[in-house]
Amino acid sequence: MARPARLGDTDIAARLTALPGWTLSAGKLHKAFTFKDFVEAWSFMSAVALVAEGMGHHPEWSNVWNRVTVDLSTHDAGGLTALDFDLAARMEALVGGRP
Ligand code: H2B
Repeated sequence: MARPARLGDTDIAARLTALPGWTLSAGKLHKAFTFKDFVEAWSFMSAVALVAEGMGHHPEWSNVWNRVTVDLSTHDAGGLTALDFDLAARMEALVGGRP
């Protein structure tokens, strides 16, 4: 499958403004989500897993009890692409805009 092009710094900064709570960290899109408990955190990860598999684009992430820490980048492109912003937006949609 063709991969989207790597985004430039200006494009990245503009797209970041649409993603509350997301930052750039080591060149990746980063956010730590906090949930009520482990079951809610895991439910989020299960929902995202299906989205990610459907996109053919997968997060780097870790879970500790109620916290899910996410880092997104496009390995094939060696940086950030529209896919990372799409996946971040779909994670936001799943949490309903919660911080
Ligand atoms: N996920 C991420 N985050 N970056 C990629 O470059 C990537 C991926 N490539 N998931 C996909 C899988 C690719 O290796 C397969 C063949 O679609």
